[in-house]
Amino acid sequence: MNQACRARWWTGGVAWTFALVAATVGAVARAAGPGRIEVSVGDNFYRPDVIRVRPDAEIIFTNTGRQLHAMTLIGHERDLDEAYVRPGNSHTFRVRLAAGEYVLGCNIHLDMTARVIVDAQ
Ligand SMILES: [Cu+2]
Repeated sequence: MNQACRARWWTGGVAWTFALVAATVGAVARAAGPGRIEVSVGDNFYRPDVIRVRPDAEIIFTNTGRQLHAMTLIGHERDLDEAYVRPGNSHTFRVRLAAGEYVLGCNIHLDMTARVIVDAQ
């Protein structure tokens, strides 16, 4: 292997490594949220407060607090409106939303909000 050949071989290896790293990073960035997520509804918060899901996901809200709470998708009430959940009870919301960001709020405690991020499939 002469000098020029060795240089070409090394450059090729570097380029290949970069391509592999870029593909890996791209795959991670494209990975959608889970198809099923459990959200704790406390007094007065949703945990997690950033709920990232696939477009066809199930979000299971469980009231872990001592007060009645609700879930409404603000501005998208046709999809989810005033789903009340008593302490100890759960409500399953089957997501049927376009990719994007939504705001979830409680009708009883107006300062209680979370972000719902729906990934593209
Ligand atoms: Cu509430």
